[in-house]
Amino acid sequence: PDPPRTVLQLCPLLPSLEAELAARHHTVRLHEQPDRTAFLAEHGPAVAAAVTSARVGVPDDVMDALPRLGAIVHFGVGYETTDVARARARGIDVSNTPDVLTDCVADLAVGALIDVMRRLSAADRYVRRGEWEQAGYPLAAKVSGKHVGILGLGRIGRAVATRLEGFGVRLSYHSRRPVDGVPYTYAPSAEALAEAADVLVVATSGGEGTRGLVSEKVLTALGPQGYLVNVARGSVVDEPALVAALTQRRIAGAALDVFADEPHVPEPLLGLDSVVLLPHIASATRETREAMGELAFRNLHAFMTEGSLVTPVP
Ligand code: 8YV
Repeated sequence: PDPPRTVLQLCPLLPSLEAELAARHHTVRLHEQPDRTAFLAEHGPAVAAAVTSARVGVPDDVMDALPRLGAIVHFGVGYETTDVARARARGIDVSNTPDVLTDCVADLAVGALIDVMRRLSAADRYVRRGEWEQAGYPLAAKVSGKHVGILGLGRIGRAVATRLEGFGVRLSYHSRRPVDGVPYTYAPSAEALAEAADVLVVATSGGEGTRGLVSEKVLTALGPQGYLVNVARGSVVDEPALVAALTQRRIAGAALDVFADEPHVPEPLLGLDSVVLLPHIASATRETREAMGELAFRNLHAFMTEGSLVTPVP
């Protein structure tokens, strides 16, 4: 039989990436099919590569319907939505888009940290409500000189730390193992890190390995003067425990770019000025999304033309 030539797109992607895929490869769009099962039965055997987002991944039933699939290309650095072990067992290669989004995610983490501690978004709402004319605004927490704990010292965690060095903060981190050659203090557990730090910045990967890592215990260790910043995945935090800690003021505040069940945001958080709520936008700049789209396309194209990926996952 002819080698498979079809590219399967699983979800809407950046328009420029979609255009490039459509122009240069025979691309079919699964998310636009009214009957996915029938569509996969007909086109599945011709699919050589799948292109998807970090959010959608390639579900098991789709992977199983693609007998000659050779590569899964993710738009995004996270890929926990795809069962990589299952793919590997079949000899399917997997790529993501590391590095190109590190700056923007780290920039946003620092911005969100300053926002929640200095109450910027809440102050903006206060001005817009016309309250400046009447009452004083509550005092905020100082950022410079604080102790920041980074949970997960990978590419993004390190970029957050580097930026925060400019604020004269003390920096500690926790990750599975100590990282060689960094000047920051290693904490042996997430709880020990939260205990020591004024602010906990979550920058781990998602998936089963980190599920619920920021537990009730960790939030208690962070304490009533402590802040949480999450630019990783909602799954890393025990969200009901976080909502309880925030509503009962057992932690001082949180800046959240990610949630357990996006785009659902827990209702009790909507009325809290101690929380900054963001719609998963850490990588969402024109420059970074274009770079992610280009890297995703380079992976796809290299696989289709040379049989290998540019940035395979570790
Ligand atoms: C999303 C992200 O990928 O890269 C990641 O892992 O979470 C984001 O950059 C983006 O929303 C596209 O799915």
